[in-house]
Amino acid sequence: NSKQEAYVNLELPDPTNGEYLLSVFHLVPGGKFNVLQAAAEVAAESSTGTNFKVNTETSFSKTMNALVYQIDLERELVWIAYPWRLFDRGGNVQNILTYIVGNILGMKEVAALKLLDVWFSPSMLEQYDGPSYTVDDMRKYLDVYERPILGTIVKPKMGLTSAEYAEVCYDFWAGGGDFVKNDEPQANQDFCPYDKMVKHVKEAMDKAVRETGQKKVHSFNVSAADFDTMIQRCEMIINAGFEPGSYAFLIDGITAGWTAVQTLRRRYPNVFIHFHRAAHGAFTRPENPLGFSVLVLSKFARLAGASGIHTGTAGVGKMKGTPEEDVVAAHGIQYLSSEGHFFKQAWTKIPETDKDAIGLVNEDVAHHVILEDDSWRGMKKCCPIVSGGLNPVRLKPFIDVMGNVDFITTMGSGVHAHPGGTQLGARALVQACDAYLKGIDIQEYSRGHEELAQAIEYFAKASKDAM
Ligand code: RUB
Ligand code: MG
Repeated sequence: NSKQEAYVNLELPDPTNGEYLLSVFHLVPGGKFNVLQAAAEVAAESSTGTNFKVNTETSFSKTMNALVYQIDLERELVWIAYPWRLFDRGGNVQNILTYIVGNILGMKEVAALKLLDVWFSPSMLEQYDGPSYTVDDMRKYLDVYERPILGTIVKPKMGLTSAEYAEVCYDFWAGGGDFVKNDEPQANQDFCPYDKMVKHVKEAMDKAVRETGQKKVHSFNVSAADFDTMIQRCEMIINAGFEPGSYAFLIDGITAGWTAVQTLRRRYPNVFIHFHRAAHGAFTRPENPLGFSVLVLSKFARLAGASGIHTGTAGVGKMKGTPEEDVVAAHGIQYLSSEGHFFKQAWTKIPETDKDAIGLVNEDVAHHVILEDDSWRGMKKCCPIVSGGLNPVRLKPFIDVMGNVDFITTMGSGVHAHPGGTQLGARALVQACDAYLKGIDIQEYSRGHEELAQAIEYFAKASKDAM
C-alpha cells in the first residue's frame, strides 16, 4: 500500500550516514494490522504523515518521511530512521520527543510500542548542548575522587519546617556526607517557605563546613509553576551567598518538562543540573508495553544537558529495575562511547572543519569507536544519580553491579532510619564506603565501627521483615 511505499525502505543504503536519528521499537500490532503495516503507520504518524495520504504533500515534504529500515519479526522489533532535519533548530529535545514518543503511543494500530534505544549521529550531536557543569566539576569542588559522592534526601518527604529541614542537612554533613537533595516535592509550602528553607540551609552548610573542614553541596528543587518562579528560585539561591559549586538545581524533568531542563542548562552553565525523573515509571517499566526505556530517557537527558539524572538501582534498592536496564543506561550517559541495547553510541562532537580530515562525513560511524579518549571534544558526561531504597549495607552490592564508582548516591531512609539518627546514619554510610575502598567486608569492618554495626543490624533485620 502507499503508506508502506512512502514510509518503509528495507534497503535504505546507509542509515548511519549522519542524516538520521535511528531508533528501535518493540512493536506488536493492534487489531487486524500486520507488523509492516503497523510500523509504516508509526513511521508516518511520528514524522510527516497521518492516517490517509494527503494531497498537500510536496516532493520536499516526502524527503522528511521517517523510514522503517529493518524488521525482526521473531523479536518483534522495528528499526526506524528519522531524517533529523525534521527537528526544531536550536537543539530542542522536547521537539524530538513530540515526534518519536508522541501521538504514536496512542495509536490503534499498535498493541505494544516501546522505544528501546536511539542513536544520534555525530552531525546531529553538534546541534545539542549536552551537559556543561559535570560531576567532575562537583568532584573538584568537593575534593572527592574515586568513590561515589555520598548523599541523602531529607525525610520525611514533607512536613518539616525550614529550620527542622536544615537541621537534618547539618546532621548529615556533620556526619561526613557530601551531598543533600531536596526531596522532589519540596517547594514553597506554607509550613516551610522556600526563602526560609534556603536561608537555613545556608547557615547549616556554613556550620558544617566550618566544623568538618570539608566542602558540601545542596541540590535545591527549583521546579515551579512557571518560568519566572523557577528562575526566581534559582536567583534566590545564588543571592543567598552560597559559594559557587555548593549548590545544584534539581528539576523534576518529566513533570516540569524538557523546556525547564534546557532552560536551566542554558541559563546556568556553571551549576550542576540535577534531573529527577518522577513519573518515568509510567513510560519505562518493562511490564508496560507502551513508552520508552530508561536508556532512552537517560540519553535524552544527556542530550538536553542535564549534569546528572536518576538511573535506578538495578534492583538493589526499592524501585523496580534490572542491570540490563539501569546499568546500561548509566553507562550510556557516563562514558564517551558505550554499547546501548542496540546501538553503540559514541558521543563525539566533531568540529565542522575536522570532519573531512577524519573522514566521517558519509561513513558508517555507528559501529566505529570514534576518538574515544579525545574527551575535550566529546559531549560531556551526564552523571548517574542512584537512589531509591538504598542504605549503607547495599552500597557495595550496587557498586558491584554498576562496575564503577563514578556516580552520586542519595539515600533517604537508608540514612535517617539509622537507630542513632541522621548523623550516625551518615557516618555509617561513610564507613560502608571506606570498607569498600579498603576491600574489607562490611561485617568485618563494622567491628570497631559502631555506626556501621548498628546500620547492618538495623537494615539487615528491616529488609528481612519486609520480605
Ligand atoms: C528516594 C527518593 C527518590 C527516589 C526516586 O528516597 O526520594 O525520589 O530515589 O527514584 P529513599 P529513582 O532513599 O528513602 O528511598 O532514583 O529511581 O528515580
Ligand atoms: Mg524522592
